[in-house]
Amino acid sequence: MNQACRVAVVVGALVGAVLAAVPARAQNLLPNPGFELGNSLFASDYSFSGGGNCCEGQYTVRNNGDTFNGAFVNPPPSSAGSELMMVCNGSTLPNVRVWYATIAVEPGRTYNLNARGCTAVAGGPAILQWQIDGVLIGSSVALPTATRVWVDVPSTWTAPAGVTSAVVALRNLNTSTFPNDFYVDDLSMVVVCRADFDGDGFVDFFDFAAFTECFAGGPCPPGTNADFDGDGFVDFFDFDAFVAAFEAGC
Ligand SMILES: [Ca+2]
Ligand SMILES: [Ca+2]
Ligand SMILES: [Ca+2]
Repeated sequence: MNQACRVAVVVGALVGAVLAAVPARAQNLLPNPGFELGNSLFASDYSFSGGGNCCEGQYTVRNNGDTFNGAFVNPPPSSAGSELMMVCNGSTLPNVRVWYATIAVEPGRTYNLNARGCTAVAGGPAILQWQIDGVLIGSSVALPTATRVWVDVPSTWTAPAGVTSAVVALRNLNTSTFPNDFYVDDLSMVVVCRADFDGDGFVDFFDFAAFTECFAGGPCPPGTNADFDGDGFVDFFDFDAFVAAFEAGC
């Protein structure tokens, strides 16, 4: 692209940005992510109990743990407004999915995953990790040994070329009998929106301004840099890549 064309693209993108700020806060792709719809819209290799807990590898969905198993300590809500959560007596079997669902994805897109986990019986604890299409991704997170403390279990994944759906799952890697019991809530999977360069949840002129300033050697928003295409050099290809992402929106 010659300089005149680049200028035309930039001006065009700016006009578009001024006309419409596009919300970039991607929707959560996971169904029933906070379990508020009960035991529905997901699958598990654990067995469901609507009553008490007889054995390892069993779960329920409710707002407390002690009616499931008298040894479980009830946690505070995982987040504001949360009523229900997944209550798990950790399985002792390997390669067992606590939670899973098949999710439509877009090849080449990067997704951020997160769950909240909390220990149900002091000790252990459970070690949670995301798995996609049978492969563990990112790092595992050991839950606190103490009860009543919720922590994040994050990961990031990019859909390979040709992949349009994925079996997204959460695993517990601690298969010791006692104690490896836990609560899970607030699952999320959202598209990473790189055009939202300033990270405020919208793709608009301010992102263009923030990238331009960063590209010109000024300050960059936290977690960003001007090497937008990641090839190790800051040059006009990065500007073109940003303009393309900006025009594509999220
Ligand atoms: Ca919930
Ligand atoms: Ca923004
Ligand atoms: Ca570059």
